[in-house]
Amino acid sequence: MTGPSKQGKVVKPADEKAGDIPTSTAARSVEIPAALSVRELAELLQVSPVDAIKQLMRSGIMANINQVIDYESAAAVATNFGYQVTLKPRASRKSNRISEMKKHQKLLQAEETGGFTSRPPVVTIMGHVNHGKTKLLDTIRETNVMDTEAGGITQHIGAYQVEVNGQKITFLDTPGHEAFTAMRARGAQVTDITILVVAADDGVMPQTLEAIDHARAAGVPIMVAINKIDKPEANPERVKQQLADAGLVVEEWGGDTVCVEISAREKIGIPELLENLMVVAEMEDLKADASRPAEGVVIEAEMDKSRGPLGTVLVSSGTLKIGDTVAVGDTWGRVKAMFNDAGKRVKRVPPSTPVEVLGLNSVPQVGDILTVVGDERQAQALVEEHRLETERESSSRKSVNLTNVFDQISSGRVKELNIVLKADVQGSIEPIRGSLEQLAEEEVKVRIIHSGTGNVTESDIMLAIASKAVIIGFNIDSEPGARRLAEVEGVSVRYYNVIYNLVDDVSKALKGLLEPSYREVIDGRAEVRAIFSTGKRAQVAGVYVTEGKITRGGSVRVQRGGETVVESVVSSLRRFKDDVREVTTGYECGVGIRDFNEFEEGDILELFRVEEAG
Ligand SMILES: Nc1nc2c(ncn2[C@@H]2O[C@H](COP(=O)(O)OP(=O)(O)O)[C@@H](O)[C@H]2O)c(=O)[nH]1
Ligand SMILES: [Mg+2]
Repeated sequence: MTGPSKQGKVVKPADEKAGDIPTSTAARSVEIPAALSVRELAELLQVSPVDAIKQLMRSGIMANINQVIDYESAAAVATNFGYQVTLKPRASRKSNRISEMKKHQKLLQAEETGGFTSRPPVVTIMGHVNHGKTKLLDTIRETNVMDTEAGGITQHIGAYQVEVNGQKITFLDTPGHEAFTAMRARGAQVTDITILVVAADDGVMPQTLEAIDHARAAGVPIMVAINKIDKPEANPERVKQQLADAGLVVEEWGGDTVCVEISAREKIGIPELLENLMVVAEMEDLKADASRPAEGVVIEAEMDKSRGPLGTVLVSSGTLKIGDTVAVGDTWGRVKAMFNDAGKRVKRVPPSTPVEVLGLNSVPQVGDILTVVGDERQAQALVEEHRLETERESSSRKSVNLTNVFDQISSGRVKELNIVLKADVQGSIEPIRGSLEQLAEEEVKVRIIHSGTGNVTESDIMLAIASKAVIIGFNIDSEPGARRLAEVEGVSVRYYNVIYNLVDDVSKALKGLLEPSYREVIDGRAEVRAIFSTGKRAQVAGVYVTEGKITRGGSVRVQRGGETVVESVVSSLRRFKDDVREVTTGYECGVGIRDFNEFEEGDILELFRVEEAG
């Protein structure tokens, strides 16, 4: 296992110095663009990506294989590999982790022509609940399964492929924008085209609008399927009007939104839908290089009792083969067997194709990126790099909030302030949107990527993560699940009930003038029931905790008749004879407060904490 790999390259242990890397030709020169991915850099330098990653790590840069790095970092690596470096004169590229895989493919596609061939589009179906998303997926599958062999039962593996006029289309089996955005929030974007399903009898509904915003925020083209046209109350013309109001003007009306009228239940218009889908795909000019080692995204994963860890992978570029060694998120393995959407064993899997993979050492996570590597050690190095990256991300998440947005703008990390705006009524949204969109400072634009009525939901939080957006609530609250998610993910949610204050804060934020705002959180309350002397003048109060908890070292204020007597810190906390760290509701304890010895019976102790409001 420790011998040289096929390329004759041995992965060096991390403790070797940079200078130890063999440099056969003395002064090779290389032109490096202003920004490039680690993989591209490795290719330029003719070293393995893992070696490039290690070099970067030595200069304190934790970058993954698809991450785009700047010229300076790339040049440092190149120099260490013995190259003479010059800047390649060309437009710089934007670094955006979210669509890194997609962009990676497109960039390469623009640069090289050889090796790249068309690949099937990957399609997600979105729309309001009960408008027929699941029915449409089922109908397409039923009427267009490729494998018509007797007993060829289609498996559920999270995606399936159909063939139309000899061309394949891949459908993701999890409909809805929530799953779509959750994947984006994890850094993986697999969808090329969205089909927006709108029921002709019901029209554009809140989740239709939400789906439009989510697809737009991801830059994924939308085509429309007006469904249920078999129903007597169907009114497709009204739907087209509503779509136009939402900014999607159908072709028939002079716009560029492809729209097909269908009935998923009565199987009307399905061939037309698929043909139009191919036209949209054609315009997207989707390509991938099937000759390179594969890369893919995990779309489903589970532990199977008899077969072990299973991951369904959508191959995005290259060809995945039996025997390939793969790194997948924080696990790795060797591809033992693969099954396609028809449950058939396959040996080679081309781009845009979903496949169930056996042979991983543990269950990966949905959204994890699969990379084929040369050998086991490279796999482990990548896994380790992934672990470090996740660790780094969770400890210093670069999420955007109003108080740091100016810094992020100044440092070029953020180009526009993305906002998700939720309000109590539609009537509040328009004036707020109008005022905010006028705020654009110099180069920075304010972009409302989604607005809607009602409380902040988990889907709003996901969208904010995926699009680095700030959430602003007007006269509303967050749903409990959304509040928890926002806390865990470090997403900033700000609440207002005066439009002027809202707009003023955003305006200040754009100029870097917004002071962090703080809010106080009360952690506990206790009532003084007895007073004890413990030294010359020192006092301890015997208290009963009425709410929350009292914590040793916590900030505390003593209140008497509604007035604050003192603000200090809990210096001692005892239950019976024991020192304790905290005492919760319903218990008695002894409390000492630093520099305070004037307790009176009936005093209220209030434990408080100050947090940044984001
Ligand atoms: N009449 C009619 N009913 C449909 C059609 N498509 C779906 N439905 C029905 O609408 C309901 C909701 O469909 P479903 O696919 O579950 O919607 P989803 O929530 O968007 O996945 C089901 O009862 C379907 O049978 C259609 O084209 N015509
Ligand atoms: Mg459904």
